[in-house]
Amino acid sequence: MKENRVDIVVYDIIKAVREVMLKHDVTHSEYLAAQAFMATFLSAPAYEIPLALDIFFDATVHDAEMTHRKGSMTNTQGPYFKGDCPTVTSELKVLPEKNGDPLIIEGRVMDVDGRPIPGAELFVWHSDPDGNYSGFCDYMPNNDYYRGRVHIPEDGNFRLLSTVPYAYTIPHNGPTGILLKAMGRHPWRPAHLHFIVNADGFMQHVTQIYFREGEYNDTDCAESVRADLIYDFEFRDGKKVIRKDFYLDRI
Ligand code: MBD
Ligand code: FE
Repeated sequence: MKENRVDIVVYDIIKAVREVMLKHDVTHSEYLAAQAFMATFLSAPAYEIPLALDIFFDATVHDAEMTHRKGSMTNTQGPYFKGDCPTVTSELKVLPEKNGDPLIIEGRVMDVDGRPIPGAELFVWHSDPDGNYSGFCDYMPNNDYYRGRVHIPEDGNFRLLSTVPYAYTIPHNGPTGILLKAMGRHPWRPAHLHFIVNADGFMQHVTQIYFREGEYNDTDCAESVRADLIYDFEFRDGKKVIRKDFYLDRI
């Protein structure tokens, strides 16, 4: 008989929650308060449920994934990926009036043996210097700034000019922020860059990288920072450079 994965996973979640309720002697009024809290998502913007789930559980998907991958480390996608962003070759569109600190993002897309994967597709996205993502704020309503899709050439190399992203607060006036506050936690994420790499014959590679000097690397509200994903800036002609190589696992 084919196993019922929904029952296997969901029933284990239910049992784990029951154990927590018993462990902490959860009361009827606390149980009702939890129901009322869940109901506040119904009148919240559509991004609130993905946001809450990404904050608490997305990193774990990748921790699980990395128990059976050999390539470079994957990490939380987060709620702000947009597939319909500009195709770019050498720079991401940035807002000049933000006077962002220039950042060169370069690297190579390879298999786990270090051979380039031509024809791979790389998405890069990150916040502007004020911590906002295009497509999710009023002054950048479209998906065109601080985002790009790169067609990886024969040698596997890419190089993009953009600006340095900074630490960022998740939207915290809705249920997700209210819950974090009730837990005594802040809504900050450390500065980070997001990547997705797609290539035929390889597992999709979703990841983020963080910066060594970054504030909140230790207290990321999404608990996504992993030591292997903390990168140091290099400097070239006075510009910050981040080198991010990707080693992809075959399917
Ligand atoms: C982000 O920018 C992010 O990357 C994650 C994981 C969650 C919320 C906002
Ligand atoms: Fe992000």
